[in-house]
Amino acid sequence: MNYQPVDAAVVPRFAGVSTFMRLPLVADAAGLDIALFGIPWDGGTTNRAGARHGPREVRSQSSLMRRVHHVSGIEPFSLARIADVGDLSVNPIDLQDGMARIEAGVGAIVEAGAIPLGIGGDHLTTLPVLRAVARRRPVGLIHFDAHSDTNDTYFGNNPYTHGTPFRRAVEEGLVDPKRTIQIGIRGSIYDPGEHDWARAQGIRVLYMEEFVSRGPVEVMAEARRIVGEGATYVSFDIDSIDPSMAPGTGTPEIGGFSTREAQQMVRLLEGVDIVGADVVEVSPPFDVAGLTALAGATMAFELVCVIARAVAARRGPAGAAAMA
Ligand SMILES: [Mn+2]
Repeated sequence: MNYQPVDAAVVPRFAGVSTFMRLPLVADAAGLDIALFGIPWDGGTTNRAGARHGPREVRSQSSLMRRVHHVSGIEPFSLARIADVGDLSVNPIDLQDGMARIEAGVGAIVEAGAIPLGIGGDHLTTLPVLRAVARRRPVGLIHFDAHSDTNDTYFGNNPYTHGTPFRRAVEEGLVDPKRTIQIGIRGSIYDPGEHDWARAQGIRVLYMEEFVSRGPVEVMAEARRIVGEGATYVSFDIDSIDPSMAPGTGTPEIGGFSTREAQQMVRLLEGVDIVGADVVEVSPPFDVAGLTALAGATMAFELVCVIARAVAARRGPAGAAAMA
């Protein structure tokens, strides 16, 4: 029997204990198709900290999500077994131990056979998540962000910040750079050659300006071509959205996606073999009226819908009927 959200016609949305999308909180990922979990950790943040508070606020705003996607008609909670498995264990005062705990927590979800969908946390959290998800083979990557996050070191020789996770992920063989696309990149940069390293590895760095001229349909067709049929991770940095619509984030950059464009792009992930995903960098201390947490919760719902449909398709028509 699949888990369903608490019915808002029985218990109003503002009542009850807060969980992702009002799903049950379960002890572990055993038996789940998709595990929703929080990563309350911003140990890699170089400037405006606060993403550690993201999961709690995204849970709260996710109480606005309903059962059915209004465009695709997808009913994710009927197609797949989905629940909130709580927050990962973290360590706010030790970077290496923090990352080790995140890797172990996601490792348990992957070992249980569930697809991990994490709510951050800053973008460094994606590195230990990828260490768990890509343990057996490198994955493709569709990365929505204002920043490439492929810098090398900060403050001397420190290799781990939320500006470096994808450089480390390529170096560690977790991500196949030739099956990687970064969409929405913009803003001032440290050096003229800041994106040269990424391009030299084969990463497709797609600037916001190109997105504006080509549009979401063409850009996502290219993204699907780049990642192909293979296992792919989707990382959604909320700072890819324009700060007028998502102000609560550590490194805002004007000139970003509208929430509507972001929704459209996630819907166009249909057909991609998504083996894990995250929504990161929601920072409630900088938020206004919960707007950014709502955007994060809604992007997570959009991801849940495409992943649930893929889960059902993999199971085949008989399995899907049995689950409903
Ligand atoms: Mn980022």
